[in-house]
Amino acid sequence: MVPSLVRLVAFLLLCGFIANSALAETLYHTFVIQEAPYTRLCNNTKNILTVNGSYPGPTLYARLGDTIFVKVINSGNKNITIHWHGIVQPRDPWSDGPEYITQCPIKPGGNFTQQIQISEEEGTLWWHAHSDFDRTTVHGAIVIYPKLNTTYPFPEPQEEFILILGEWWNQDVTQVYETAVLTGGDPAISDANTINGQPGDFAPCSANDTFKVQVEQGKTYLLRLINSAMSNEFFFAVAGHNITVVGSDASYTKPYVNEYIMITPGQTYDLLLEANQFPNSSSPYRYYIVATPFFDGNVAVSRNPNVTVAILEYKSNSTMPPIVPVSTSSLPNFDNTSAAAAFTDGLRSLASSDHPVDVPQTVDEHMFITIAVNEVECPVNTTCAGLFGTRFGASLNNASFQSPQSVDILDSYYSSINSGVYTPNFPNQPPVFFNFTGNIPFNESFTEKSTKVKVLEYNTSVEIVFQGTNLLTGENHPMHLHGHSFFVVGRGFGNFDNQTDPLSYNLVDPPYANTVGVPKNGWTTIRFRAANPGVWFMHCHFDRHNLWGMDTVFITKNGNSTDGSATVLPPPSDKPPC
Ligand SMILES: *[C@@H]1O[C@H](CO)[C@@H](O)[C@H](O)[C@H]1NC(C)=O
Ligand SMILES: *[C@@H]1O[C@H](CO)[C@@H](O)[C@H](O)[C@H]1NC(C)=O
Ligand SMILES: *[C@@H]1O[C@H](CO)[C@@H](O)[C@H](O)[C@H]1NC(C)=O
Ligand SMILES: *[C@@H]1O[C@H](CO)[C@@H](O)[C@H](O)[C@H]1NC(C)=O
Ligand SMILES: *[C@@H]1O[C@H](CO)[C@@H](O)[C@H](O)[C@H]1NC(C)=O
Ligand SMILES: *[C@@H]1O[C@H](CO)[C@@H](O)[C@H](O)[C@H]1NC(C)=O
Ligand SMILES: *[C@@H]1O[C@H](CO)[C@@H](O)[C@H](O)[C@H]1NC(C)=O
Ligand SMILES: *[C@@H]1O[C@H](CO)[C@@H](O)[C@H](O)[C@H]1NC(C)=O
Ligand SMILES: *[C@@H]1O[C@H](CO)[C@@H](O)[C@H](O)[C@H]1NC(C)=O
Ligand SMILES: *[C@@H]1O[C@H](CO)[C@@H](O)[C@H](O)[C@H]1NC(C)=O
Ligand SMILES: *[C@@H]1O[C@H](CO)[C@@H](O)[C@H](O)[C@H]1NC(C)=O
Ligand SMILES: *[C@@H]1O[C@H](CO)[C@@H](O)[C@H](O)[C@H]1NC(C)=O
Ligand SMILES: [Cu+2]
Repeated sequence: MVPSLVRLVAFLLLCGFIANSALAETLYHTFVIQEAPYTRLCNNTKNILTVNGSYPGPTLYARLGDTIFVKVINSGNKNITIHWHGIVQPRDPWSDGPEYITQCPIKPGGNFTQQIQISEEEGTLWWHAHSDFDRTTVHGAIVIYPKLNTTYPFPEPQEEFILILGEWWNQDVTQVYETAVLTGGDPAISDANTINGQPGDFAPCSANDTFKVQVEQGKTYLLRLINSAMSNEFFFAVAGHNITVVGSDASYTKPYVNEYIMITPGQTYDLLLEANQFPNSSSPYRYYIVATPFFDGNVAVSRNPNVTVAILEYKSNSTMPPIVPVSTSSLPNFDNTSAAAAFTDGLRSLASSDHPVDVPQTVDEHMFITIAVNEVECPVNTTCAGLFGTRFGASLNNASFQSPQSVDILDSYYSSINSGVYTPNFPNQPPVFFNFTGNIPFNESFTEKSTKVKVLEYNTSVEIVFQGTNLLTGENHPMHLHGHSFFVVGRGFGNFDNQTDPLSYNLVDPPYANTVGVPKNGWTTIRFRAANPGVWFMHCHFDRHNLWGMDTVFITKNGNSTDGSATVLPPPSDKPPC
């Protein structure tokens, strides 16, 4: 009897353990970076870089308050780093990931255990490589549930589906990257847009593998939408259905019903979908889930323009042949700037008593940052593939960011040996004010490389007005900040007017985001509190612009608290050597 009693007690303890910390066991992960063969678009089999052989990579699940540990083992054949996109990582820039900003890369054969502290995020985020163009295939979702015994601020969905938008290249993406670096030209465009790695019905040889979800009539589902694409923003819709935004960038929003949404690279949305169609057995029971590119720059050929689809299928006993899926919905045209703005401008933080917001009402540090696509001179005796034989460049306040290539900025700063890898002089405004949205002569679009960072005192309230410019081409730029989410207090078109535009700021329930679109020839104002000491990258989430220098770095100094709560954590012992 005794052994079985022991077994019973053990069983009960085990049940208790599982019920109270169902996720605890899954907070430890191993990510093996490895090549794996994938076939897309008619017999184009090739090795791609993956995590654990899967593309898209594994999903991390956690609850608010958890810390996830990921041991990244590089069994691939090139340097790599991994970033946890949208996770604030309080006092811990060491695990943040951007190559040569907060760490040197993990070399082939090396490993690095990164910790991911879920301190304020709730909803959907993602992780991705932050070196070269590796994130094309090295990415996956992060799903963050409410704390135990708390619930969503909306009715519990029947089921949830992760939808990751992306791009597929037939060519090796490392070659695409290296060619772009070598020639200074636009990177080759992708061969397909994808949903969960699949090009979908309208791309050659893809229909058999189109991603499909099944729903039941009358139930409500949660779609966790992520844009992992390298270059493409997307309009997204589910044919025949409205979608309700309830969260963005892992922060709850006021329910916001739309026929379509617009999502930039880096952004994530939590969407409710009510399966309210398929009224009877002769109605369509399949609907396309559709993403079409949104791109409002002038150089239309520089993006893959193709639609990608998945399928929403109602569970049915219908014996009728599958009805041809209904049309790809009436999404806005690819260059419809105002349709994108119409969606984005309607987002509001939930700002409820359970999910309050703390919008900085005053500002200590005013920054006005112009965003530009530029040219840089072609070195003597070389051939360059940018416009008119130059190299493409990009800049913030006319400083084109050159990433260090030997020691990362965090190590350089932390060890107080600024070994010349950066200068602390990123300016608070551009060198000259002019009509940023006017027609700017080609020969005024040159810029120069430097590695300028902005140093902030601890707990400073920062405002940045991002001003889109029309140098070479105006377009919507998705600006992403590491180490913080920020409030998007205002957006508009034209040149920012510092007298009148602040009057329209929303300081009550602005969206709380880690990535925001700065509209074509327009501006966006964000506010955040620099209460996270460390070294934090800020960059355009179009990888070509990131590569060309549309980046800068914030160094937030330690605060004065005596208990260490305002001090950067010490470096992990296994951080990759430079
Ligand atoms: C696929 O391509 C490979 C290499 O080009 C070729 O050997 C093979 O026969 C092709 N398979 C099919 C089914 O076309
Ligand atoms: C991780 O790296 C350390 C230090 O190089 C090494 O001792 C260890 O064996 C590695 N572990 C794995 C699983 O590769
Ligand atoms: C959750 O609720 C259960 C039952 O009310 C309680 O026993 C448990 O302690 C709670 N857990 C947490 C983490 O609050
Ligand atoms: C994508 O679009 C281009 C141009 O419109 C077309 O040539 C190409 O075949 C399309 N590719 C796919 C995979 O649909
Ligand atoms: C789709 O699958 C069917 C059945 O296995 C096969 O006959 C057909 O060739 C496949 N089509 C494509 C485009 O791969
Ligand atoms: C979607 O919302 C619009 C505007 O509220 C409404 O006119 C339309 O009927 C809705 N469509 C569906 C399928 O619910
Ligand atoms: C399909 O038929 C089974 C058996 O008659 C029934 O239980 C089930 O509810 C039906 N499902 C649907 C979606 O109609
Ligand atoms: C460029 O090429 C010319 C002719 O070959 C040569 O004289 C000159 O030294 C080269 N300049 C540089 C900077 O390499
Ligand atoms: C800036 O240039 C645009 C485009 O030429 C023009 O419409 C606008 O009026 C100009 N704004 C100012 C302040 O001059
Ligand atoms: C920290 O203390 C120093 C010296 O007292 C002071 O100058 C500085 O403003 C303080 N910084 C903060 C963030 O409170
Ligand atoms: C407002 O903008 C003008 C240029 O348009 C600039 O000269 C002035 O310094 C700005 N004022 C403030 C308070 O930023
Ligand atoms: C890989 O990273 C190491 C460490 O920073 C560096 O020395 C090496 O040059 C890198 N290799 C390549 C191919 O970039
Ligand atoms: Cu950009």
